[in-house]
Amino acid sequence: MARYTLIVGTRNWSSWSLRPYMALKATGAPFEVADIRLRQTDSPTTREQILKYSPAGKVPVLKVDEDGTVLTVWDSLAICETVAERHPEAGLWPKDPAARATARSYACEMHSGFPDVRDQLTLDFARSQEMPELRPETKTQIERILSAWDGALADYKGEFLFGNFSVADCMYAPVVSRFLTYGVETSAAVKAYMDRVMALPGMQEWRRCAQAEVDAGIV
Ligand SMILES: N[C@@H](CCC(=O)N[C@@H](CS)C(=O)NCC(=O)O)C(=O)O
Repeated sequence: MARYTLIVGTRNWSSWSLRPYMALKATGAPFEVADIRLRQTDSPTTREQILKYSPAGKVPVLKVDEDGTVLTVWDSLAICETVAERHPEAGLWPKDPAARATARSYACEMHSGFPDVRDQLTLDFARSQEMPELRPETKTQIERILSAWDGALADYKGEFLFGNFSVADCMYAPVVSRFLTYGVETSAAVKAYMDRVMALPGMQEWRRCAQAEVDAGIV
């Protein structure tokens, strides 16, 4: 059986790392996590540490060790795709082709978009935050995310965006945390969705690790 190691950044801050972590959790497969502290400027710097695992110099990174042959996968969406492909039993993409195409659109829209949400509502997983003065672009992006979530929840009528938990939910998991910690107002359906995401064992474990970083004064 393949041995997985997921290399992640500081849990309280690393939104990109949370996504493949949630995908791996959904498979039920065992995996190890290697934590790298972000924003380290003293040697070994964050970049020097990450470069030991991936030439791209960014986390997350997934190592797949099959009898000593090690595959390196980097970038959160590429890792989620690889995990979904290696574990079809986890149903990380909807079976229906149209639903799958839409779920992929959601995932990619998140991956390549919403820069102002990322910039103004930075991930601080374990702590409540004051809502900053939002730029018009940020407001538009928040509205787009909320209407996309409302739309999928109404269309697919499941617990998660596309019925069962999918890569789309993984990609938005950090935004769920942000909207809760910054107190973004949502519809009742979206609030219930966010609560279901936060109740997942993977999110609870991530929260425990983020809280431990806060308690240790690392973040
Ligand atoms: N598009 C990449 C972005 C990854 C990324 O920006 N990771 C940040 C941490 S959340 C990082 O590695 N920062 C370390 C650095 O830039 O030195 C992905 O989806 O994985």
